[in-house]
Amino acid sequence: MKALEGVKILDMTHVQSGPTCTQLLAWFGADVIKVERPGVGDATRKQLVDVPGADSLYFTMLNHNKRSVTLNTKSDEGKAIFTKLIQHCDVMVENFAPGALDRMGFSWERIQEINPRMIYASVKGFGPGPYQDCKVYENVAQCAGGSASTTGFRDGLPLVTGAQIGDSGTGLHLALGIVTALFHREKSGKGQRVECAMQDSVLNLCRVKLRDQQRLKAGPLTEYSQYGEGVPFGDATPRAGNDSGGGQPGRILKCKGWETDPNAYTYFITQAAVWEKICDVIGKPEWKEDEKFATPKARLPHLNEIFDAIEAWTMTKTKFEVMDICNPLDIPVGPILSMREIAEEQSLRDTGTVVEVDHPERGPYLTVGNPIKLSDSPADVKRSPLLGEHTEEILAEIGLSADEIEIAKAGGAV
Ligand code: CAO
Repeated sequence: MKALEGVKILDMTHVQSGPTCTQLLAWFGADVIKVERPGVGDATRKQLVDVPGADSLYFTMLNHNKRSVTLNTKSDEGKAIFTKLIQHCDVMVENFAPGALDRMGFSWERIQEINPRMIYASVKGFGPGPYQDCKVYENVAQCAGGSASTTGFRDGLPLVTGAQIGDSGTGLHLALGIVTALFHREKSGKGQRVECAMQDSVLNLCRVKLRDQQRLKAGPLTEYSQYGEGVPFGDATPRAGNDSGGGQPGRILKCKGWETDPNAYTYFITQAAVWEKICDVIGKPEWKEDEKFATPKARLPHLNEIFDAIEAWTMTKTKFEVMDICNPLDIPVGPILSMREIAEEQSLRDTGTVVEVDHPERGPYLTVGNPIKLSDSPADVKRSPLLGEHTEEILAEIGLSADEIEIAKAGGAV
């Protein structure tokens, strides 16, 4: 039995943030019923299409293990069916533009009337305040949540990151809120509202940068490269290139082949505990006794010199050789892996983190499986549903007769 088996999720989500959340719940065993507009469906089904006529990878990779029911929740008949679905389910998840559910006639108050045990979970771009009515996509959240201003190089533009911390990051936060509310419902018998704003989720993931904002009052941020370069700090946390976000200085360094391979790099951390081993590995044993380099504090103004010397060594090795040499010495390093290398990595296939899935319209494709591993509840990744694939079966489950289903179809409600 899967961890969330028996939990029914009414999934009103679309695009990325909400679907990330409900896909996780489905992997834990919940029955996720995805409600989509008849004939249209989640907009991502037809975005970034690579196989003409088939659901896109954008859609399939975010909607595994779900069932799809089409329903026009704005028609009277559709609303009556939707009401039955609210009675039938434990959790409702949505990430529509602010107010969309209220405009359909399903406010939080109304949902509680229909089903007091319902947990109602929402993603919005912003929490209550001046921007609460805004529509928001990933990069807007990265910018408004503090990530962009602290990502990139000091002398360049603010940068967004490829990791979808605004969408998928918020979906993860929401999933935790939902299971917490489910746990609480066991004791209280009541549902509750769970809200995650994308700005808040991004900021939560950027909390070390708010830490640094406050540390600025006490003086320069000595672990930032700009300190050693003698560049004064301004009044806000600066962009710090590839400097490590913690107390152990680190950088991305070139490895053998960097001239032609855009990913021939390693991340190298000069962890204090292994400093002497680093000196030996890079051929600078004399640095162990040199007072300029002997202590972490003494090293901070000289990080450029230190990393130049380490890079002179890493450039003689491939990124995997650097790993092979440093790992046994407990020196923390990591290769910069391309998506091609990740797709081919056997160990990720073995753990179910990268999974090959078959799909009737598009054939086999790769996806990311559940990164959260439960020993007694392993995720079994099943293909995403076709639009409305489970409409009849779900309507029957909530008590509609065959005649009623036919009438709903004829009237365009499903
Ligand atoms: N039946 C009938 N109508 C339906 C329906 C259904 N099954 N499902 C959705 N609709 C309607 C909605 O009610 C809404 O109608 P109104 O505007 O008349 O109220 C309409 O479809 C469109 O919804 P939307 O405004 O949410 O969609 P959009 O494409 O214009 O905006 C987005 C997309 C993501 C910007 C917006 O939903 C949003 O800001 N969501 C919150 C933040 C978020 O999750 N962003 C991340 C998305 S992932 O990158």
